[in-house]
Amino acid sequence: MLTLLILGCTRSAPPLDTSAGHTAAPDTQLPTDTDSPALPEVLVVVDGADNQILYVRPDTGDLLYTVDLPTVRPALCADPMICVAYGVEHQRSEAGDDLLTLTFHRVERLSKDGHEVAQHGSMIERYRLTEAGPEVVWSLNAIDLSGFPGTCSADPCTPPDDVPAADWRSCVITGVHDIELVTDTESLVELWLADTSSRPRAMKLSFEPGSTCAQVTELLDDASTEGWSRFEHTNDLDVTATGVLVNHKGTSPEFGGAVGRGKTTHWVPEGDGWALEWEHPPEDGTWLNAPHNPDLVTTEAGEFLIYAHSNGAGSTWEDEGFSGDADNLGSVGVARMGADGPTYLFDAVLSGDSPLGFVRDADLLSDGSFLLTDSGCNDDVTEVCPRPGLVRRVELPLDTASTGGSGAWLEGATEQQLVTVSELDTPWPLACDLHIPYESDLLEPQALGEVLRARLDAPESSCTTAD
Ligand SMILES: [Ca+2]
Ligand SMILES: [Ca+2]
Ligand SMILES: [Ca+2]
Ligand SMILES: [Ca+2]
Repeated sequence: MLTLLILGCTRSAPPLDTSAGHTAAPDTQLPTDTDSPALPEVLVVVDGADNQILYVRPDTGDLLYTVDLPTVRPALCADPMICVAYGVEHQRSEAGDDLLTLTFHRVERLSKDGHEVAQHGSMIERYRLTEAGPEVVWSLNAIDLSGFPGTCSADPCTPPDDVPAADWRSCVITGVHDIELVTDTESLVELWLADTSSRPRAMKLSFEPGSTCAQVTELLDDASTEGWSRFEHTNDLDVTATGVLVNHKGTSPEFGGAVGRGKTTHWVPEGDGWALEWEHPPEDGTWLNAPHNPDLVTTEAGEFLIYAHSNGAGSTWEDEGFSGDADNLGSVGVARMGADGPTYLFDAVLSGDSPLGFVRDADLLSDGSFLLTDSGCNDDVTEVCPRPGLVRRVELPLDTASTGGSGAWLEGATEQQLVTVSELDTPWPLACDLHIPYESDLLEPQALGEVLRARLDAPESSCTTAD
């Protein structure tokens, strides 16, 4: 029960949101000292291309704390290595510690311009934020697939860095884009992850904190799971009430797809394995344009699937290359959930001179609005991005009626209903000199540990200046 208490009261984004006020803990968990001043919400944002994770107070723009990966992990992340962080989870422990659990992918720069690189294995780590800087609590770099015979021919738990990851494929985790903690005690951690680059697969890991290797206890991949082989570039996973919600940024060329022609899928336990319950969009050969980070959310208006449709308002498929101002334009896709799965409603876009760029994350907040992480562009190595990275906030008209479209991306948006929404301002959007931010979470005050609370009065710097 310890696990549920820790996770239940401190996590900012439960896998299945149960109310519009999902980020607020029950009153009994609020500080009982009525004399203490109200604490603000704090944004944790993955500043991807800068290899950093930032804690920012949105109401003032104060930068409270920086986790700089080359500084924290010089042996792993200093030049010529680049450590790109993806999904993060922040929590306050029962002892009041600020704990950051994250996954980062290691890329070795082989040429000065960064176009030639070698991929290395992913790390999954937990840091305790201290006044002097982050300390490593545990660090995983290897998996044991012996519970799934035939998946990996190498010895279990062999560290992946001795040879390039491409030679290991099934035996390692590479490009992991998302983790989700499900058990978190002193003796056992269990988490799900979306393995994006080794093989497109989803897996559940189990390990003792301190071990560098985790037992794989659940696996969804080509060999184990019927229908899985159509979907590629698995980059988000949420545990739901009945199964796992998975995002795929691509579909196998064997099925007419490409990187950037993706789908959202929901899988439920069946027999010893997993079965596909639904996919969105539903028809074979139709896709979203580079989808990211779908969530199932419940509000007073019902249950919805929302997703960052990163190139949902772009002029071409993401795999057709970057065409400047008319591309890497995003939307937020919304579908209503029912007994048969999602029914598409609309894609929200912003009008004016600051449209949504390559949106990678959308979260329901306690006031019913949505927090968007807008990367600007897919990356800043192969593209000169005309837009800054921003964390933005919008309201979505969830009562919008379906027009019958499937939500699939097609030129001319014939299957989408594009609905223009307004951006909430003051203090949003938050620019903070972000470069290709990947995701962000808005932490409620009770999720702040003692170090972050102390930094409210002693911030590192300010990041109110727009890029
Ligand atoms: Ca997730
Ligand atoms: Ca998600
Ligand atoms: Ca989200
Ligand atoms: Ca988020």
